[in-house]
Amino acid sequence: MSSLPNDSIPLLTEDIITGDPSLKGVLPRDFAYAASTASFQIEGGWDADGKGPGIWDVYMHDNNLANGDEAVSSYHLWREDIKLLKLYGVNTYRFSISWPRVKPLGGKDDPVNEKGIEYYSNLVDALLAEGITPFVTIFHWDTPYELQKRYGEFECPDQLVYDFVAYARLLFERLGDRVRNWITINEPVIYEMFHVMAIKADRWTDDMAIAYTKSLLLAHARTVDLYRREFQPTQGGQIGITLNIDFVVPIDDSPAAIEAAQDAIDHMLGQFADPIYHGHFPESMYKRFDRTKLDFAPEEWAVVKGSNDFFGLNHYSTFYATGEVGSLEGASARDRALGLQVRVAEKDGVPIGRRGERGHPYDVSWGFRLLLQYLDKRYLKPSGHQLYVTENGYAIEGETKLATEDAVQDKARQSYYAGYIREAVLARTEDGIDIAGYMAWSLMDNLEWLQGYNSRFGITCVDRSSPDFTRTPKESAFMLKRVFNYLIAKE
Ligand code: LGS
Repeated sequence: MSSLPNDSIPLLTEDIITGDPSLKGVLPRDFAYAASTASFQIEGGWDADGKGPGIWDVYMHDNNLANGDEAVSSYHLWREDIKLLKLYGVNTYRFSISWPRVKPLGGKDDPVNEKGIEYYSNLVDALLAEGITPFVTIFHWDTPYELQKRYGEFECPDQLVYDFVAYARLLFERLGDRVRNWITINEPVIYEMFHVMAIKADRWTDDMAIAYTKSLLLAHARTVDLYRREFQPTQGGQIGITLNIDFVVPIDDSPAAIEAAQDAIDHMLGQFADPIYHGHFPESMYKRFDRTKLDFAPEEWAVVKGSNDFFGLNHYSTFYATGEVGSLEGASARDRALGLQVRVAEKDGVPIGRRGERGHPYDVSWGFRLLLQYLDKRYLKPSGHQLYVTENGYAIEGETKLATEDAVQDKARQSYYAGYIREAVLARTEDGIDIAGYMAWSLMDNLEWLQGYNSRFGITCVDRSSPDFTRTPKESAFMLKRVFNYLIAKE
């Protein structure tokens, strides 16, 4: 067999943590150690008990793609999934709520599906009974299809804000007595990117990009504002947004590479984090877009600025930025929206890290530490906020072709976790960065959006060909358990 460049990178083992006495018990007892999922990717039951279709149901049906009709059947098997969480020793579970399951038509004045609310209410009760803290994402991309139909080809961004806040209110009213950790939106930039792809590059305009970014920010901020005014005083929880950033480092010290790296970071992260933390967009965005259109009105800025209680971070990988393509100027609308054309994964032919499943992350744990330092300086220290790693994980190349007994021996995933967790812990102990939680993506193999079932991030195998969607723990699940058992102080 030909050897891949990956083979030359040695695998790490958990010993880099559990063999290091200086790391024993360094995390506080209340550190959130979790597994994460998202409703559309795991639930199935796409039209069960009054659920309305979501935009992904329709998109996948219309385009004949792998769909979420059954996904991995967590709508039916949630009790089993709680047993897995228990087995893996997590103290927190991050999951999302399906908007069209609790409000099938989606709009502010549309009816509530009580059966949908009951599903999540039972889930929350059962988690709490097992001593597992729910960490709930309000929106992980499954917009009710009805809203899209009502407002145009894709949902009208302005109206979406009102419908979104009304949907969030319903959740605070019905679950907020027991749920104390809320994430408004998961990865707004990726949600936007999926719309770019669906709308097709040639019809995606700067005005659309601005409209989506601003409406997602406003949906987040007005939800936080509502929570703070009406629910937080009595419920006492916290609320924040989850932003994703693949870190980007310049491939050399040329000004062009440095600028390209910053542009990419601004695009992925800064366009949401800077408004929330600093009350303005990054400079590179003012250069790219019409300032008068980009800026919020003063009343809107007042709601957006400061609209976070904590920083939610999804992080998977690091890339090099090359100066060759230069800044985003002159790039196609699609590339600009994706912010990808400046990213490469190799320097002089040497890969930046072990390559994962095609189109998915490289294992580059050193980039994680650099990213955490960047975030600390720019957002955490000035605000005093804590950071939760709300997703981190790895899809092993070729894992989908393996039988269960081989897939469970997920050495490359364990190596990824060992490296990334060690960097996060060192960022805490050595750099003083206030990391309050770590959530592995994902509790189980699931529907990976456009990759369908061909990309697996789970710490549990799911056999979708078996009638009961048999779940089998992978080695990484127990490795994580040992690692956090070692890291979290006993008293
Ligand atoms: O399943 C998604 C995971 C898997 O990988 C989850 O729903 C999302 O929140 C999140 O975006 N997820 C994810 N992101 C990493 C994607 C890395 C893409 C690298 C692109 C290289 C060209």
